[in-house]
Amino acid sequence: MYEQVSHSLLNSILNDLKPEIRRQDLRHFYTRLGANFYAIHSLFSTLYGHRDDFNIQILNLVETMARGYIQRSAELEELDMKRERDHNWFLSQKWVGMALYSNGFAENLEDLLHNRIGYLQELGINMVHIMPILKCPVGQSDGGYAVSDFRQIDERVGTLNIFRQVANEFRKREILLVHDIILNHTSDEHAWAQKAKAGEAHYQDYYYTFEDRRIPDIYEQSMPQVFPGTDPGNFTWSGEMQRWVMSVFHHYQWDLNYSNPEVLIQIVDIILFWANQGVDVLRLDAVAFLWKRLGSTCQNERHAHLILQLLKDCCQVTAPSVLFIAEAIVAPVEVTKYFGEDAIVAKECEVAYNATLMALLWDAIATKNAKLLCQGLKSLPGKLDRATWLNYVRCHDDIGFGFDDQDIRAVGYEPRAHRRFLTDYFTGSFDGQARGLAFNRDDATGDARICGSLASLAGLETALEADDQALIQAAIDRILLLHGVILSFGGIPLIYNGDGIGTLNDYSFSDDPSKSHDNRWVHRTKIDWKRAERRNQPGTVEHSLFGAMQKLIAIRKEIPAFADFNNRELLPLENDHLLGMVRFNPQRPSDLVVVIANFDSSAHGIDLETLSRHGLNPRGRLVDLASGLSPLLQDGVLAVGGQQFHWLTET
Ligand code: OTU
Repeated sequence: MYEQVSHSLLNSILNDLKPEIRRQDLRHFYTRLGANFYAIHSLFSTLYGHRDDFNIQILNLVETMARGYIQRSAELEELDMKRERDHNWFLSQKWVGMALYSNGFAENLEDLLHNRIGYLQELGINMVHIMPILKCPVGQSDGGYAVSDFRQIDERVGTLNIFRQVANEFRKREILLVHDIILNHTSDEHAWAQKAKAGEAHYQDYYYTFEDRRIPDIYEQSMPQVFPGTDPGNFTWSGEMQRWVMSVFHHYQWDLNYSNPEVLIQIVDIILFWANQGVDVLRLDAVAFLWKRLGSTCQNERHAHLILQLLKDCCQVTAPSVLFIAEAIVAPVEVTKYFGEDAIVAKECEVAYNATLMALLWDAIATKNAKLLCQGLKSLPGKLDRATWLNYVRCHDDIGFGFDDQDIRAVGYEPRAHRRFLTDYFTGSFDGQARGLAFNRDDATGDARICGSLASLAGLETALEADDQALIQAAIDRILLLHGVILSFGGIPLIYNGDGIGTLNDYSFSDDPSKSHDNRWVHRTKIDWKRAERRNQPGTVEHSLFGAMQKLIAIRKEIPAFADFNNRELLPLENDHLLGMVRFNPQRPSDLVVVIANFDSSAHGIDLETLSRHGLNPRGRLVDLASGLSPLLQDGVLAVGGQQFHWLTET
């Protein structure tokens, strides 16, 4: 019955499409729209069915998709069809990503295009997240996450034309292009915000605005704060508008109001616009925040999921080859929901940041054991088949220790004390090795998040200063150990751009008034190409790191067991210092690789019996694929050196 209603509505919408749209060849579009319309219609009605303008809005939505389809190039349509045929293409182990700033890793987009792709390919990178490049305010812009125009590249880094050239060049070289869709908020300089400030009620409805503090005060009772230290509160008074406006992140980032269907349709249009510029993957920023409800934390709301499902379904109609990455830095049980629930295929985002693994890895570095890491991974809910993780060690943001309190207790720590230890450890007050900076410390609990480059957090900065070879080696080992896990975990590893050469903290941000209050800039450094040159010079840190990473990446790409088909089991080990994972080839399950990572600084042994129980034949010849060497065996015990890892298989 419902299906019939949606069918006849679809027919009447198609009849109402503007003649210039109807005149086009829309055969593929009609097929895909037909296949997705039931879902689109039911989601749209759940969100907006109570509105008088429902029929007009759904017509607008369909028209937006149709226009997007008409504007899609033949080449991209071909890609759509190719990926539809091979719809698990992104689960392969062949993909390795990097996140970079176009004006940090290169001078700008043009320099990236002409001079820096070679470096990426040398390392084996074939997916590139270019950090936000859309027009944003001069001065504070949250690193580009406050967008002033969703369709314009910021002139400080390039033009739309150059962006398209980058997309074309990447496509030629089979490199995936990842681009940010910052859909939770706009900068207060965006045209919508300007019009809202000028008093246009129509655009005030694009945001959450209030004449006085009554409603904001009620919201504040249940909403946590994202930047309590640097940008307290979730509302900002706009003198121009003479109203309060919701601004969950910084005061100049105004939250978009998705209870207004026009906002949603605008964002669909923007998504399709970037899909049509040749972007392969859209990184949806801060997705947990998309829906606000009085009395809730305004995070992870069911309606936020409905919006994402709707965006996915609409993109599926017009540009089905495009993937979504969910940037949801939320509790482990919440994260997997962003793949979609109760669906056989991912119905929201195909990819999600694995912040759980990231934080757990740092825990293992600080504690030198894998207790919480193993516990946390055990509690990580399963995910859909057609969905994968973005596994990373560092990114442009801070590290939050958002593990589950129950897991912390289960391994014998007290949550508050343990988080305090981690903060102390990474700010260097525990053993002086790590050189992190605290970020948004909460004075009540002492909790803080941590900033700092991977190398500085891993002790390289301290070690180089002390000119201590043993410490330098230990830091290199830690960096490689962390990458050894993200490259073998299952999912797409995402390397942060300077990490291949051990980029240290850069403290110069404190001299720039637009950055000095935000410690995250300490690890958003400009890459030092002179140091990068040393990757070719044996005996240097850069050479050791880059060479090792390059090798690991190349090896990973040849190990089918490292593809992500939910083909990972944790290997229960008696020894707390070790993480063990069994990865098997989905096509040939007997073909397995056992990953062993030792987080302690001293060596530990594993019984061959244990390995054989999990499918590795102790009489077969074992080899560590990561090093190409046979592991050290004595009296039936396999030795794993301090801060070393193995990818073990039989030959
Ligand atoms: C994201 O961040 C971006 O990655 C940040 O760089 C932006 O400041 C922010 O959105 C606003 O656009 O929203 O879902 O703890 O991890 O703010 C998680 C800080 C986010 C970030 C968090 C994150």
